[in-house]
Amino acid sequence: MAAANETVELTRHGDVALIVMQNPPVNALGFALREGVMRALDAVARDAALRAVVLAGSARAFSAGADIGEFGLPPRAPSLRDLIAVIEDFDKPVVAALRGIALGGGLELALACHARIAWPDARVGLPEIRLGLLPGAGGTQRLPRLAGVARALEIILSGDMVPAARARQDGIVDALIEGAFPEAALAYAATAVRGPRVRDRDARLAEAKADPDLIARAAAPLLRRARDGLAARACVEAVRAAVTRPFAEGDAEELRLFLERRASPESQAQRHAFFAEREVAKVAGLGPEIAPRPVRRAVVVGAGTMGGGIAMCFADAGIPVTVIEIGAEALERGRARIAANYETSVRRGSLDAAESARRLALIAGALDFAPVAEADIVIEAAFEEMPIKKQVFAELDRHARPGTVLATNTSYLNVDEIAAGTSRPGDVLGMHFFSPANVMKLLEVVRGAATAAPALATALAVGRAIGKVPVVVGVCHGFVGNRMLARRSEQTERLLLEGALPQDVDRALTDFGFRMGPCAMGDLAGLDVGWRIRKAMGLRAPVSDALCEAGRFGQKTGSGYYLYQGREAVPDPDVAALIERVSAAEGITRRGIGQDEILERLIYPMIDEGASILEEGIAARPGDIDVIWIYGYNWPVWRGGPMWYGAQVGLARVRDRLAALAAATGDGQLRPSAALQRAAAGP
Ligand code: 3H9
Repeated sequence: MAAANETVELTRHGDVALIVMQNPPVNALGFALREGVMRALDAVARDAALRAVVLAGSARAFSAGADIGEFGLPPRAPSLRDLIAVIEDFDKPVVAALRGIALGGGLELALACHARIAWPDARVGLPEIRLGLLPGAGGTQRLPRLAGVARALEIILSGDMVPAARARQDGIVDALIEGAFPEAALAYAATAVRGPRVRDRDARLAEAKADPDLIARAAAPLLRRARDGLAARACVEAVRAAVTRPFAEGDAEELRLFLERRASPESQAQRHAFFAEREVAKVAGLGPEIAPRPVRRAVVVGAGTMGGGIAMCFADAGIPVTVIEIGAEALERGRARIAANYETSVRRGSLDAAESARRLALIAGALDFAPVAEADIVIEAAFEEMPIKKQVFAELDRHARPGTVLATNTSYLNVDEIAAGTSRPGDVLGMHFFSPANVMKLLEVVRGAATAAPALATALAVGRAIGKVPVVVGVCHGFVGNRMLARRSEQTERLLLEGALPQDVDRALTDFGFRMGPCAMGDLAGLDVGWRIRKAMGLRAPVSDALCEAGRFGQKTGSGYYLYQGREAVPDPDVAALIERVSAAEGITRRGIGQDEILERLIYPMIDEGASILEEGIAARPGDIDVIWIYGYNWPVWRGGPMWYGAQVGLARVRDRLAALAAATGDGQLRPSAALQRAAAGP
C-alpha cells in the first residue's frame, strides 16, 4: 500500500494498479487530488509489472467534479485537463470504477478513461449549467461521441443526474457491476484491453453531421427551459463544435467558452448561490452533538390550501400524516383538493397511478386533536389570527407527548407569543412554507426566543427530509422573505399611483430576470387576501383596494391588475382608467416613470430591509437572505439573490440612489435606513 499523497492511495493487486481518490466528502478535484492522481499514474507508468489501472473514488462519490472553491484562485498545475490528457494517452488501459456520483469534471475524468464500469447506485451527470458554466474538461466533446448528440445535449443542458442503468443504455458506461468493490473492478481491469480513445470515436456524431438542423431541433426545448440562457447557449455551441470540427479544435472552443462563462457575473452569482445554500445548513448553537429527534408521524392542523400542501410534502417523503379540521365538510374539501393535485400529476405523467394512491393513503383525516398524541411533529396551518393560533396551541399542548415539535406555519405572527401560551415554549417554533407548499422549496424555520436546540434540529432535519431548503430566521413581522417583500409591494403601489401601469412595473422585473412581476404575482395569489388583512388592520393601498372593490381579485375572477384570457394576462384599459382616477383622488399628478427608476425602487428598498434584518440578527448571513429569495420568491439565481446583487451594485450606491429617490419623490419609505448606512460605510 502506498500513498501517492494525502488524498490518493495507490495499491498493487497482481498486475493491476488501484488508484483511489480520497478527498472527502465528495472527491472534489482540487489541486492535491489532481497532483496525487498524477503521481500515482507516474508510478504506474514506471512499473513494468503493472499492465492495467483502476481509478476509483469513495462509495459516496467517484468525484463531484472540479473544486468550485478554487475557481477564484490562480490556477495550479496539473490542471484537470493535464490529468485527462495523461490518462487518455496512458499506454496501459485505465478503467474508471464509478460508485456514488460522477459529476462535472468527475465524469469528464471518467470519459477520458479507456473504459467505465458502474455499480447500480452510481449516477453520472454534467451539472455545470447549474453554476452558469459548461463542462470545461472535454465533456461537451466526449459525451456526444458516446451517447449521441441529442442525448448529450439533454444531459448537458438539463444538468440532471443519470442513473447507472440508463448511463449503460446511453453508452456512457461500458458495464454494470454487481460484485464487491474493489475485487470486481480489478477483475474487469485484468482482462481489459486499450480500445480506441473516446476522442477518436466519431461514429455517433454521424447523424448530426448528416443533418445540420439536428442540434437546433434537439436544443430548442432545452433552451426554453434553461434558467441561464447564456450558459445554455454556450453548451449548445460547444456541442456544435464537437460535430463540426476536429476533436482538438472543438475541445479548444469548449475551453474558450468555459473560461468566458467562468468569468461571467452570471456564473459568479450561481456559485455564490451554491455555497450559500450549503452554508444555511450551518446554524449557530447546533453542533453535531444536537441530534434531531426521529420523526415517524406528523400532524397538520388545517386542511386549507396550505395545510393540504404541507400534508402532501410529508406523504411525498413517505411519512404518514394526519390532517385535523374542525368540520367534516372542510376536511372533505381539503382531501378532495389533495386528491385532485395528485391526479393532475398523474395526468401530466410526473407520477404513476400506484404511487399517487400510495401517497394518498399516507394522508389520514381527523376531526379532533387525538392523533396529536401519536405525532412527532405538528404543523399548525390554521387561520392567520392570533386568538385562533393560541387556541390551537392550547389543544396541542394538552395532547402532544413531551418532545413533540409544535410548529406554526404563520407568515407574520409572533412565534414567541404563540409559544408563551403553552407549557413547553422550548418545543415551539415556526415552519413557514411557501405557496404552493408541495412545490416551493423554501422553508423559513423561525427560531423563537425559547426554542430549544433539539426542536430546531428536528425541524431542520424534517425540512430536509421533505425536500425543502430550510433557512433559520428570527422572530419579527413577516420574518425575512415577507418583510422584504412588503417593501417591494409598497413601492409597486406608489409607482402605480405616481404614473406607472401594471405592465410597466412588471416589465422592469421580468427584464431583470424574474418570471413574473409583482402585479401578475398579485393576480395569481389573489388580491383579496391582502385587501382583507389591510381592512382588518385599518391600512390602505389605494390602487389594490380599488381593484378589489371593483371585484377584480386576480386570476380567479378573470381580472385584477390585468384582464385574463385563460391564463394569459392582457393589459386592460379599464385598469389604466381606474388607476388614473385613484391617482387624481389622492391628489397625485401622474408622470412618466422610466424603467431604471422602477427597478431601483422595487429592488433597493428590499436590500435596505435586508441590511436591517442582518443587523437585527433575524438572518445569520447575507447568503441566507439570498437563498430565501431564490427558493421562496423565484429571484433569478444568476442574479445571486438580493444581497449579492446589492453587493455587486455597491451598498454605497444603493444608499445614495435611495436618498436621491426619496428626495425626488418625497417618499420617506425610500430613505436609506440607519442599518444600510452603517453597512454601506463598511467595517
Ligand atoms: C466542474 O466540474 C467544471 C469542469 O467541467 C471543468 C473544470 C476545468 N467543489 O451538497 P452537499 C462540498 S464544475 C467544491 O452538502 P450532498 C459542498 O460545498 C463542478 N466543494 O452534499 C459541501 O461542503 P460543506 C461540477 C464541493 O450529498 C460538501 O461538499 N460539479 C463540490 O447533498 C457536501 O456537499 C457540480 O456542480 C465541488 N464540486 O450533495 C457538483 N461539490 O460540507 C456540485 C460539493 O463544507 N455539487 N462540495 O458545506 C453538488 O451538486 C452536491 O454537492 C453533490 C452532493 C450532489 C455532489
